[in-house]
Amino acid sequence: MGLAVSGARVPDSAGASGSLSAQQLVEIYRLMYLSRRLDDREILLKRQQKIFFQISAAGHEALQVGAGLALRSGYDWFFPYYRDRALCLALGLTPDVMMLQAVGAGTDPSSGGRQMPTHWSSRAMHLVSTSSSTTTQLLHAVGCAEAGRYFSRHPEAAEKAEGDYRAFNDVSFHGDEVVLTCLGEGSTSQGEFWEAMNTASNQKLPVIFCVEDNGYAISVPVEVNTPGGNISKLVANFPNFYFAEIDGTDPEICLRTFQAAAEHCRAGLGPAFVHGHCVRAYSHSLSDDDRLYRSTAEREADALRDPIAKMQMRLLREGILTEAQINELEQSQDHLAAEAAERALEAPLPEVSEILKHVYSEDLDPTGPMFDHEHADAPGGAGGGKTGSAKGSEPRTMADLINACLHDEMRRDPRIVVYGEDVADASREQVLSEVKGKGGVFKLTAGLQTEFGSERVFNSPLAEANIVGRAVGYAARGMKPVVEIQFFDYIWPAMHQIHNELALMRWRSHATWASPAVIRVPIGGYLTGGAIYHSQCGESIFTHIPGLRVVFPSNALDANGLLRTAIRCDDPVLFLEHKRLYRETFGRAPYPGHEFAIPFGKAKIVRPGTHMTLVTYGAVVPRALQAAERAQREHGIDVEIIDLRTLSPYDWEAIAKSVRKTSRVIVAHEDMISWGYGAEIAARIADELFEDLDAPVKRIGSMDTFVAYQPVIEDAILPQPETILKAIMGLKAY
Ligand SMILES: Cc1ncc(C[n+]2csc(CCOP(=O)(O)OP(=O)(O)O)c2C)c(N)n1
Ligand SMILES: [Mg+2]
Repeated sequence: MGLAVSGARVPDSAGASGSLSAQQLVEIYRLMYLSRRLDDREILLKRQQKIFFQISAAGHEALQVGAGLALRSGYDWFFPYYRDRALCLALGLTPDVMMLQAVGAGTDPSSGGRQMPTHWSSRAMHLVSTSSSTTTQLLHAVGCAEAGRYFSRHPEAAEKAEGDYRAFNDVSFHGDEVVLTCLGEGSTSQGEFWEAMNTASNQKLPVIFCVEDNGYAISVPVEVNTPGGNISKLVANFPNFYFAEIDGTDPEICLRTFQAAAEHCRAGLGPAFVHGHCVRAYSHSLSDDDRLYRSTAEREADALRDPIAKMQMRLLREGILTEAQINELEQSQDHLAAEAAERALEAPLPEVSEILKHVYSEDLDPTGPMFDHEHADAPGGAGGGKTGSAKGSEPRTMADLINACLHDEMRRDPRIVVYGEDVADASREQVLSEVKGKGGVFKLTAGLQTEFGSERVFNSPLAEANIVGRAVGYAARGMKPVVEIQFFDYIWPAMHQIHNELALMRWRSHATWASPAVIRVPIGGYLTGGAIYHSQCGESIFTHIPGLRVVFPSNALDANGLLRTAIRCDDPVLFLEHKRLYRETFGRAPYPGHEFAIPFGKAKIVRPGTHMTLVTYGAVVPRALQAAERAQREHGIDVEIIDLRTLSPYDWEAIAKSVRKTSRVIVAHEDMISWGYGAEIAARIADELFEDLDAPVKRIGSMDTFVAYQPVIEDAILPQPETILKAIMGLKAY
C-alpha cells in the first residue's frame, strides 16, 4: 500500500510496513509545530484583545496530522470539530485563512467574520462548515457518505439541471471516497454519536470516526462521560467497523492507522473507528483554567506525552535533523504564523450592511415569478403517480395531492431521496409482491418505494436527529432530501439539527455550504383523541429561526403547489401538513399537473369582505370560513379572510392592503395564543398600520396549555368556529 498523502508536502511514498522517509517525518513535524505556533500566536492576540476567542489543538497534533495526511484533500470529505487546526493544516488550509477567521475579518473565506476561530469551511478541500455544537457533524458525515455512494451508483443524478436548486449545486464524487469526522471523547455521550454509529454501521458507510480522547470534556473527566472510561470498549460490538485504539501522540502510528482505516472504507467494508489517546496540552480554551480541577501531577504527566516535544526528540535522536536545523525549521514556521497574523489584522472588517446576506439563498428566490404557476395555465399532463390523474379530473384530497407531488418530483429529479420513520412501503422489499405496503403512518409516501426503489425511499432508524442530521449531509453534496418527521410532537430531538445546523449552514459558512432539505411534518389537533403527543402546534418556534422557510397550507391545491416550490428551491423548508386536513372534504382539488407551483410569501384571499380582516392559516381557515358565513348570514358582518399559506416568509403586503381597506383585524391560529405566531403579526399591524385602525388588533388562539385527549376538553382548548364568531362580533362592536 502506498502512503497516501495530501498535496505535495510529503512527496515520497513508503510502504505501510516500510518506514517513513526523513523528509516525511520532517514534514509531519513541521505541520504539528506550525499548528502549535498558530495556537500560540492566537493566544497572544487574544491577550492583546485583538481576537475574541481561542481554542487550541495543542496535544492533538499528532493524531490530526496523521488523519490529514492519510486522506485526500478535495477528494475525501471532512467534518471536523472545533479543535482540528492541525488536521486542517494537513489538508492544505493556510495560516492566512485561519488568522482571518480569528480576527473576524470580512474576508474570512470560511464564514465572513461570523464564526469563532477554528470553524473553517472550504469547498475546494471538501471541508464542510464546522459547528460549535458537539457531535452534530457526525450525522452530516453519515449523510455525506450516503450521498457519495448514491452518486457513484447513479452518476446521471449528478448532471446539472436548470430550473431548480440543481443549477446552484454542482456535484463531485468518487467511488472510493472516504468521509472523516472527528469529536472529543466527552462528546460521545451525545445521542447523535450513537445515531451516527448506528447508520454508518448498518449501511456499511465509508465514514471514519476519529475520537480525540484528551481525557476531559472541559472540566469533566472521561469516566463521568463514558461508563468504564473507555469508549472503544462500548462500541466494540457495532458490526462492519474497523476499530483501532492508539497512542494519539505518535504521528506515525496515527498515520498508519488512518491509512488502514481508509483502506477498509475504500474497499466498501464499512466504517472505521479510530480512538486516539492524546493530551490536552493547554486548558480547554482560553476561557478555561485547568489548574482549577486537575492535579499538578496529572498535568505534568500529560506534559511528558506532548506530541510536539516527543516528535522533536525523535528527529534529534534518529539524526534526522540537528538542533540547528530544528531551530531553523521552527523559526520559519514562527514567521509564517506571525506574518499571517499581521496580514489578518490589516484585513477589512465585515460590512454591517451585509449582515443579512446568505440567511437565505441569494441565487434562487422561492417568492419569485419562477415559482408562480398558480395564475398561469400550468402545464399538465402525465404524472401524479399512484394517486395522480390527468389535469382537471375529480377533486383530490390534500393527502392525495401531496403524494402526487412527491411522485412527480421524484420522477423529474433523481437527486431526491425520501426517508423517515415508516415512510417506505416495506423495508423487507421481498414482501411487496404480496402486501400493499405501509407508505407512512398517514400514507403520504405510499407507493414511492415501489416506484423509485429502496435506495431512494427508505425507513430511517427511529431517531429524529438522525433524520435531519443526515439530510444536512445529503444536501451538502447537492442532493435533495425530502424527509418526514412522523408527528410534529416528536420533532424536538431534531430541533438541535434544525436550529443550529440546517437553518444556519448557509449564513455561518458565508454561503460556502447550504442545507436545502425539505422536512415534511404532520401537525395539529382537532383529531378527537389525538391528545398531548399527537395534536400540538408550535410553528412560531420555527418561524423564529432565520434561514428556515416555514409553510403551512390549508388545502389540497396549495399543498401541492407549495410542496413543489419547497422541493425545487434552494433553502431549507419546514413543510407543515395539518393532519385533520389530509382527507377532509374541504379544500379538495383536481390534480393541477406536474409543473404546478405556488411561490412562497403570497397569501390568498379565501373570502373577500369589507368590514374586517381575519388573518389565518392551516386548519383554522375552514373554521374561520364557517364563522364568517354565519357572521354574514346572521349579523350582516362581511369578513375578509386571508390564508397566509406560508408563515416564513409571510405576505405583509396582502395583510396591509386588506387592513387599510377594512380598518379592523383579527389574527387567528390554532397554536397557543401567548407567544404564538399571531403575536408578531399583531404587533406589526399595531406598529405599521396604527393610523388605519378603527379598533384594537385582536388575536385568537388555543388556551395556554397542551391539547387534551377527552374531546370535551380538546374542543374547549382549541379555537372553534364559535370562538371566531364571538371575536368577529366583539370587534364589530368597537
Ligand atoms: C451540544 C453542546 N453542548 C455543550 C457544549 C459546550 N462545550 C463545548 S466543548 C465541551 C466539552 C467537549 O469535550 P470533548 O468532547 O471531550 O472535546 P474536547 O474539547 O475535550 O476536545 C462542551 C461541554 C457544546 N459546544 N455543544
Ligand atoms: Mg475531551
